Amino acid sequence: MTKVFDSDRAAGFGTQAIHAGQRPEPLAGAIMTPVYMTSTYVQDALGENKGYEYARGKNPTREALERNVAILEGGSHGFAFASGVGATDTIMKFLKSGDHVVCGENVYGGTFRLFDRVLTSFGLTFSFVDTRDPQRISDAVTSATRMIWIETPTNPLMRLTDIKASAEIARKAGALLVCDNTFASPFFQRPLALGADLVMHSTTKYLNGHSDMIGGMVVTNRDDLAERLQFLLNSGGAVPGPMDCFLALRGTKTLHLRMPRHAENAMACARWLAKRWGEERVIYPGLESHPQHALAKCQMSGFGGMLSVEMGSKANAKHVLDRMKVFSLAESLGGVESLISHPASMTHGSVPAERKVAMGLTDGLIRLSCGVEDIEDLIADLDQAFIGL
Ligand code: P1T
Repeated sequence: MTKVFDSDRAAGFGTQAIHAGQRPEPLAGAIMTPVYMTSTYVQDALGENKGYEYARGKNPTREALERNVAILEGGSHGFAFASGVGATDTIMKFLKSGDHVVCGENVYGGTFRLFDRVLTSFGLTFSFVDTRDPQRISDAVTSATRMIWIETPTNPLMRLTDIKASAEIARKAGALLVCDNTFASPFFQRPLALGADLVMHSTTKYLNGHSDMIGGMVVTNRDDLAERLQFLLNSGGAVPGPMDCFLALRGTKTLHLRMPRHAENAMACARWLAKRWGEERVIYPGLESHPQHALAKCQMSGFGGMLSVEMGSKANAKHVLDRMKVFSLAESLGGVESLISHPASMTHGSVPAERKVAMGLTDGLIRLSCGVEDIEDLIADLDQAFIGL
């Protein structure tokens, strides 16, 4: 279990991003946390060690990352995982056969696949509901509900869930509220402050920000949950390697510089698309036309770098996807480089067709992860890709 240094709490977000959780390395004073490439630690004598025994349990590079992200999320304990899905899988081990989960109907396709195609075999039951309306969450709660899982904004439909209202419902139900904060990042949204029990990330995305590793993270303020998570992490073993932790930690140092630029570029792309293709077809929480713009302004401090566009048909989607040059056609998001994708066949390929229809995820939807390139070049790229439509 990695607990934060209390002295790191006082600083501003940018200072925390750069320094929180890290101390100069004692041997040479290296400013960067070393990559502790080791599987085990020599013990001084039987029963005497420096607090480290075996690297599945603890690694100093990993601990520096865990403390750093925990502070950024306003939490007291952080846990790093080998992937975002590994983090999700471990969180679900808080539950046991017979327990029920209320989950947003639109979550990352891999989250849905894990819940629907793997964990149901272990006796967990799920209600996938439209969590934009808190009443639907309440209505889905049963006496067996032990967890409410929300992702906000959602991947890829950019729908929001009221975190505070969800926390209240979870508290009354005696259930845990878990919030996947991958799309917003802690720079724009802090679910723990709004009442979530656990906040989860794919660190592969904005936290790392450079598309050079896969990782996950869970942060909590609750000592009881932290203790159990440490046990589950060590027992399940989905731990990240130290090099990946180093890369994620290097990424978080510029989170406060990257996020405003991602958001600025996304807003400019959204406005251009709204003008060129129609406001009602562009889904970005920062646009006044987004049905939940007011909630976005209330629970987020910015609108992020992700947006989706309804192209009306797969042929139109393909027209744009095949022509983009600065935006690369690829899964993933949150890196400095702009990416574009077709959620129905890529990130959400494992979601059954009828579910996609029910939630409004069409074959015509494209998703943009706006990077931090020059905005003129992103707009020019869109402009040339839309020729002929
Ligand atoms: O890929 P991994 O680090 O295991 O994280 C899974 C995950 C969890 N939550 C959200 C909101 C995500 O977007 C993801 C991964 N998403 C993609 C790979 C994608 O392109 O949408």
